[in-house]
Amino acid sequence: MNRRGFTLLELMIVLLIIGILAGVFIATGGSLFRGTAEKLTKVRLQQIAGLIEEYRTIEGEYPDDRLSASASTTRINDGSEALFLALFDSGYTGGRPNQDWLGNSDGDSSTRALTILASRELFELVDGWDNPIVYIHSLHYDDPMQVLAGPDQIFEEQAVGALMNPRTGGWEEPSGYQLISAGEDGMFGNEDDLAHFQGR
Ligand SMILES: [Ca+2]
Ligand SMILES: [Ca+2]
Repeated sequence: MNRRGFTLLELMIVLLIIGILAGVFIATGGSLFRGTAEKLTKVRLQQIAGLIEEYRTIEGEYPDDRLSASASTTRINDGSEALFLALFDSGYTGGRPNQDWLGNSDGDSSTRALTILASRELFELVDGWDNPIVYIHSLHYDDPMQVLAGPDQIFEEQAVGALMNPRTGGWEEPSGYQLISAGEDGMFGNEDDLAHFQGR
């Protein structure tokens, strides 16, 4: 009889090798995914900035970063929602963001239709981790935004202020606007944040 199956030792070696390969795959796959979300966010910030510039060309001013009291009763995610409403306004003739870029971390809606979309949800423009991208007009740099964001869709309310330029000690783009993503950790105000500033 020459039938020979795997011995226990051989089986354990095979499982060990599979385990190591899986570990390597998860490690590289995980960092690849992180890199992808970061790259996607950087590109998206640029694309949104392009749309904001187009808005200014058409409307003569950067979009407002505050919602009227009739549109929303809370101040949560104000800047991002105001930018969404401006770019999806039915009367607006310029380019609009991709609808895949929309999220709604605070789950709110307007009482009446305010955009070209069928939904009345007050969406935010979101980053590669689905957190709201903060939009602050220079008019309100000294008034922090309240934003619902966090890692892995575990949202918490965060106050987000406009960013200062460490060299000048003044605001970044003092007469323009700032777009800020919380980065991979979903928390604002630390090193992995991603931002885009633009002035007129
Ligand atoms: Ca919202
Ligand atoms: Ca961060």
